[in-house]
Amino acid sequence: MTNFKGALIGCGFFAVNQMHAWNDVEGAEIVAICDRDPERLDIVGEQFGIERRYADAEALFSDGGFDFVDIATTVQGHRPLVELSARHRVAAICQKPFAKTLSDAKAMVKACRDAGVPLMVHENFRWQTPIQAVRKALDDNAIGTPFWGRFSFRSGYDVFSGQPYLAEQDRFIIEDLGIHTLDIARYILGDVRTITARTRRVNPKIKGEDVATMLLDHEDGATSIVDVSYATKLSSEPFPETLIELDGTGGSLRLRQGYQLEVTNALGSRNVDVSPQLLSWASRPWHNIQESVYAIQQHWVAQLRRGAEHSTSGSDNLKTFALVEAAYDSAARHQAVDIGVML
Ligand code: NAD
Ligand code: 89V
Repeated sequence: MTNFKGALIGCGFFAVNQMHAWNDVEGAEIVAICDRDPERLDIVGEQFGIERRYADAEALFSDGGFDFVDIATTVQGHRPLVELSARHRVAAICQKPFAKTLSDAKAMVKACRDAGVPLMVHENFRWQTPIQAVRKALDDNAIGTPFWGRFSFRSGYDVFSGQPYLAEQDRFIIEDLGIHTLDIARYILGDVRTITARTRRVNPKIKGEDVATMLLDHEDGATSIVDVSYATKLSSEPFPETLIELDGTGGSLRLRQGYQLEVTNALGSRNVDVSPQLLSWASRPWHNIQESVYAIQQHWVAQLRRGAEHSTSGSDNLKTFALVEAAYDSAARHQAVDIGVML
């Protein structure tokens, strides 16, 4: 079977995970890389043995020779690079956050739809092994119909050491991390009708908010809480685990720290270890995220082969991105925000 050829744009902190994962993915290979920082270009080029290196994305596309691009730059580059990709009729993966604004994200989806090329957002958290285990428990009807949920990410981890730009952004935890947690809430309990949010900044050294509490009304009637914090010091640091509580008509489910999933129903209670694998190139505590990078990239190839829509396609991600914008709006106005009118 022929491999899809890809080009990666943005050779920074997180792209190294994507490059490792591409080495493991069956059916795809990276043939060219691009970064406007020559040092990063060389580091990643040498580490992964990529000869074709570009400082400029226009030059990369002019030379061509690939079927897709994997855009791993920070958000400022996402819209221009996705639109460039659409102009060249090349399929695109775009890192989260998809865009700076919902109207940019809509324009990116339209550009790819008009060009007839697939667009997937690299929203990898729903691909984590423990999150997939929760999804499977619901699909197996282990707790009946869920009517309440909590999706929680509370940590004191120094995320700024690897990603210093996060300290400089006016918007921080919802746009960077809560976006994943909101996507998980949608993936598990379905689309959302309204959101109410409260935020605050605890760490005085950063610009944006580092704590957010959100209340979601899901379209099928369930209610959930999404709470995220980088200001929470605990005896045992949970980074980067998302903890989940679900109550259903036939039982309950708890995804606890340490990747332990407890399901309680008429048959009793059982606990399953749903730990992620430690891939050969991965390191703790990031291995959960790293494994999900491999999983989403393998899914990219599988759906390209089938000609089918990706789980986190651009149009799917508009519904997650709308929650991000609505959460900031709700926190600013102290009002619930209707999601339907935004889409
Ligand atoms: P980074 O700053 O370390 O790396 C970005 C790289 O892109 C830099 O080397 C920069 O020179 C390059 N770049 C920027 N604009 C460019 C352009 N127009 N053309 C060519 N090169 C360009 O950032 P990072 O921490 O690697 O984050 C990158 C993206 O990944 C962000 O959107 C971030 O939110 C996301 N991210 C996702 C996850 C996840 O789990 N999905 C985890 C971490 C970061
Ligand atoms: O997803 C992200 O961009 C990262 C992290 C997982 C640490 O929140 O910032």
